[in-house]
Order: sequence, then C-alpha cells, then structure tokens
Amino acid sequence: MFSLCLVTDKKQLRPGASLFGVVEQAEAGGVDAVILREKDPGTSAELLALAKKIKKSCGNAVFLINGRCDIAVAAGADGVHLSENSISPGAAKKILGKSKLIGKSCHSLASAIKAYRAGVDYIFLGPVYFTKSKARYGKPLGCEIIRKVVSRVSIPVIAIGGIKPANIKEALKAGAVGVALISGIFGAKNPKKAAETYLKRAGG
Ligand code: 3NM
Repeated sequence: MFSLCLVTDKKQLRPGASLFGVVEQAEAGGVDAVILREKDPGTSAELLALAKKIKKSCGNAVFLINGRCDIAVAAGADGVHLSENSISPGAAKKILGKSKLIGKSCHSLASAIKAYRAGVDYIFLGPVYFTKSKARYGKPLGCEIIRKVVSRVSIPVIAIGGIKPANIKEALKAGAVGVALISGIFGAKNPKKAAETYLKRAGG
C-alpha cells in the first residue's frame, strides 16, 4: 500500500510551477502514491497523454487514475480511484484485472463499510479536517470517524481533507495507515521539502 499520497489539482499550482515538476519533487521527497485527478482534463486523448507523462514523473510511486478505468489500463497505471458516483468496484476489477488496485473515496461509516464489502483494496476517508474544497466534500468528520471505520473494515484506511504536518500524526494515531493531500504539497514553495516534512511529522 502507500502512506503519503498526492492527489493532483493543477488549478492549485503556484505561479511558474508545473504539474510534472511538482509530482517529481513530491516523489523525491517521499510521496509514495499519486492520483491523477483533474477536474478539466480535456478530451480523453488529452487525459491519456497527460496520464502517460505523469506516470513517468511518478518514479517509484504507485500511480492511480481517478475514476477512469479506460485511461488507467491504457496508461499502464497501478489502479483506479473511484468516487461515490463511479462504477462499482466489481465492475472496475473486471476492467482492470485482479492485480490492480481499486480504491474509493468514502464520506461516512456506512459508505466505507459498503465499499469494503464491495471489495475495494483501500478506502479514502474524509474530509477529516477543514479543507478549502470543503463545500464539495461536506463538513469535516474529525478523527473519530477513522477509529470507527478502522474497527469495522480490514483494509487500509487513508485519511484525506485538510491534512497538514501538524495533524498527520493524530490521523495516523486514530488508525489511518496513511494520508492523502493536495494543498499541503501543491501550495508549498518546495514540494520535496513539504513531503519530507509530512513524513518527519508522521514518524516524530
Ligand atoms: N477528497 P487538501 S477532501 C480530494 O473528503 C479530496 O473525499 C476529499 O485537499 C474527501 O489536502 C479532498 O488540500 C481535498 O485538503 C483534499
């Protein structure tokens, strides 16, 4: 599995920064998974071209595509990350095959249990803390939800939403095996250093 996952959002790039540069630097700093998740990815052909390039920038990190099984297969990604509105995990497995990872974003205990029973390999749970993208994901759930979900499922739970160096340890202590984030790395002047800081605080 993975412990520090970068979710892409090129709209949050700092002036002058490139998506590929941020992914490369983040991986150099210890990010061990990347989810390509762009709200306006252009045509399918453009998204596939982007996915192939990001895969190269990922280095040794696990590379996942948000929502699009076709792009995941064509780009040779390690799996697909599903949202609440995506096709079922079983359908995604049929497309990708058993060896690929299928994850899912969940926003409640009930949806986490449902995803677990549907056979996903890991769950994203959030938003745990306040995030700028709050409106889209609802009210912060807090760490208690992590404890509840972890006690009911036996797959990795990754905390997402407002994860900062100051709260990463708390999320892990509650039972998350890792965290996923956007702004903590996309908003950083030095993405490599930011990733290193997260890992240091996770272990410290
Ligand atoms: N999914 P940041 S919260 C992409 O709760 C995403 O499922 C969430 O961005 C969920 O690290 C979120 O900047 C945004 O808070 C994460």
